Amino acid sequence: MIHKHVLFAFKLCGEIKNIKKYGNGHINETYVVETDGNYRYIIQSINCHVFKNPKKLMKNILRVTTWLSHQDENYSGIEIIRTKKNRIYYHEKKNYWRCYKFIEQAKTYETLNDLEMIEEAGKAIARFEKAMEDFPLDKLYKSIPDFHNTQKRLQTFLKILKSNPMHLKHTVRKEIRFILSRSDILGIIEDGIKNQTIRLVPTHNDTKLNNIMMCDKTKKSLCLIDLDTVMPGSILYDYGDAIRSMTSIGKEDEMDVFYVDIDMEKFYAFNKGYLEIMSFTLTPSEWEHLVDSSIIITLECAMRFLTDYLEGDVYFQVEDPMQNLRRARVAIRLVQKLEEKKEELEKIIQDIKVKIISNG
Ligand code: ADP
Ligand code: GN1
Ligand code: MG
Repeated sequence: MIHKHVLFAFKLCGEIKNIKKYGNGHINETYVVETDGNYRYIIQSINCHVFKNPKKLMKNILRVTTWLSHQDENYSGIEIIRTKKNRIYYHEKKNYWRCYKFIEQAKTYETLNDLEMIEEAGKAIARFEKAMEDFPLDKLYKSIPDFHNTQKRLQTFLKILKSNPMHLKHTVRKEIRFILSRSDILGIIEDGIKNQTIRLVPTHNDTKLNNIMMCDKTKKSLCLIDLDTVMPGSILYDYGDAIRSMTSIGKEDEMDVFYVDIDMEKFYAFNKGYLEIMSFTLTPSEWEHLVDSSIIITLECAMRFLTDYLEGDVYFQVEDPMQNLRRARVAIRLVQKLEEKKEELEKIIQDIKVKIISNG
């Protein structure tokens, strides 16, 4: 729970009326605070197991939000509330807290069935990438080095398999086999970055649906939030994770994976929105690997969830001890479906590309 002195540390308007846990993020501990002046704030306890240097993290977020607000007025909605000592975070021993203005008349979604809103989500990610295009790469702090280095993720996975700390390995043999049998594709994006066919640019790196704010009234996308992992990366990381989280039938931790599949209409809608803005920016190799990136990032997630299950849930927040395993099984099923439908998905992308390019 959050102590009163933490709340009093920030410059809030009005007397505090109510505090509740909020949202479904897997990393930080998020609260909404209401005051009697009808103001709302988001206060987060920063996860210092995940983010080793919260001071640098917050400086990075301040730099990025300031930049974004000059590029796109929707980003001026992301406002860091300072402490009474004018700091962008409050800390007490090893605990770090931050506060944002609550973005009103908007929300994030766990799943979306409205195709126009999925198209909007695609536009939000593309607009973010465009707005960050000229941000100097060397000014970005790497909050989690090798975050999407999928081959390094594999090394971590192999280490945990070897040490088997919770003695759970024998329960997930099938899942382990599935992941290891695909290890040859994990390096495609990293190799492309190395040989410069894939660009290294500022990316969000955590583009799942519930990190996108959508306007309640217009249903249009406003901005990406959760800027903890804005780092140099490939647009394929952002694209891949968006496909994983937005075009799937079912929840991320679905109990029965039998129904988990790629929804082709959602896939079309996302790509329509995303590519309308990004088409003239993508390199031939980035075009070529769009579907591959969805497979790689979904496989990476499967590996991360399974690693955490085997390690005893030390990274992702869980509601029960099986949740990471359910998340891993859903991701594995999605990889299977993406592989099965690869040609069809690539055809959809090709058709959208032709349409956009012929319209100039
Ligand atoms: P985590 O890093 O744990 O995923 P997020 O920063 O994504 O945490 O926040 C968790 C949730 O809180 C988001 O999915 C969103 O619903 C909500 N949220 C975060 N920041 C704001 C904000 N400024 N205004 C309104 N809601 C927010
Ligand atoms: C985490 O923080 P959140 O819930 O938006 C994670 C992502 C995973 C995602 C899976 C910093 O995102 O990398 O893809 O869970 N964020 C971090 O749902 O590890
Ligand atoms: Mg989040």
